[in-house]
Amino acid sequence: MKPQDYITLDETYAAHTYHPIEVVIERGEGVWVYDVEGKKYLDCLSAYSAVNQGHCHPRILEAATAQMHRVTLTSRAFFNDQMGPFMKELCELTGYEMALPMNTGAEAVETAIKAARKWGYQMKGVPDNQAEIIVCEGNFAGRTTTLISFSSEPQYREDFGPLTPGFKTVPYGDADELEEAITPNTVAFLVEPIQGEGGVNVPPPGYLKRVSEICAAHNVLFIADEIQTGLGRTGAILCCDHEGVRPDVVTLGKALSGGFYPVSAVLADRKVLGLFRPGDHGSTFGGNPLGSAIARAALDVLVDEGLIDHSREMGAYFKGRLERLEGDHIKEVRGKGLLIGVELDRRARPYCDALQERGILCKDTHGTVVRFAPPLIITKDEIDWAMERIGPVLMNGHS
Ligand code: IF1
Repeated sequence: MKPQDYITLDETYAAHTYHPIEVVIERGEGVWVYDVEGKKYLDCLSAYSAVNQGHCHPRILEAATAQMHRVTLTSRAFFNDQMGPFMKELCELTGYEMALPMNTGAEAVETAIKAARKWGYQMKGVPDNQAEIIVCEGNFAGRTTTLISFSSEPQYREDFGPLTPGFKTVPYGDADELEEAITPNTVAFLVEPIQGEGGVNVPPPGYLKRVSEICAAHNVLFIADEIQTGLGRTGAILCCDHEGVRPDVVTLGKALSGGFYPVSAVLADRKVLGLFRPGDHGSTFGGNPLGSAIARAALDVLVDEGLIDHSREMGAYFKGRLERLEGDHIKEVRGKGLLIGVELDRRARPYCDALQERGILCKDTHGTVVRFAPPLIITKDEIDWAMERIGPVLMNGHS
């Protein structure tokens, strides 16, 4: 079959919820993916930061296949020999007392919302059903009906009501607006340390520290959604680490499994996650032995291969080269580590299409931003290879 044949199958049988770049991938290895005609591309999206360790990392593959031959799913009606070690290793890596394993990022954020509300009622004394959670303009937390209820993107909300109440929105990056919005019923502030979908928005220096202090002063839980920014993407284990800030609750997903399997988690200390009782929450696949074995290997790869520091070094190099591109239509280059956005004064999609022609896969975000987020294993030579193609495309000013 030709690429168009695969595309036609998608378009005929699958609901049209995406407008993909027209490439049909059949194989991935490290930073490279190959289409059905054997053409090679440098992956600068990493499946939205789920493939930080590189495609089909051999060590994670080995852990996955070995576990598949043992047991894949037991349900949480029984214990298994992988979840406990996974929880311990994840807590030790991130410095939290407890974790709650789920599958998708959206489920992790939903779980964090339930945990914050429960903490609000049981520990803060918020009247029943009055809990408020503050979020930021430009957030992206997932696609469930509660999460879209606080999305600032009309398309994510339209025709999906009635929406879940209990959320307030403040501008991103403005700590005073957060303090203004807090009431005695506020139980949490949910924020991405860098907004991915919002256009790779980096808040002003000191913002995360300030909001963390405001939350502490008002007895409000500070929840950092690190599903996209966490696990080395920005050059630290958690993006909040750059400001020495320790959120009360952290959500993780995506690269937690190195892209092999949906694995997500909520991290917090006992004062929050210790409030859950048997029957309060659950999931058929959450904490399953296959996902746990995969996640354990995915975390080992991040640490043993020094991918956190490597992301910081390669990100600084990549961003530095992008910043030296000339072109009036290039408004700003921003980001941290290997989460980089190039904001243009025009639609970014044509540039992504032009880059695809030259063997580089990236995705536009927020209309005018070209996002570059390659796997963290990328080398300086591979960045140079990419820049030989990105430079002419970004500087030629496509219409
Ligand atoms: C899509 C965006 C990125 C996330 C943050 C939670 C989730 C995501 C910060 C939910 C997921 C994905 C979802 C995917 C595209 C992609 C995305 F463009 F949608 F916003 F990465 F920026 N918190 N982001 O980024 O995790 O349930 O998907 O596992 O929905 O189009 P999930």
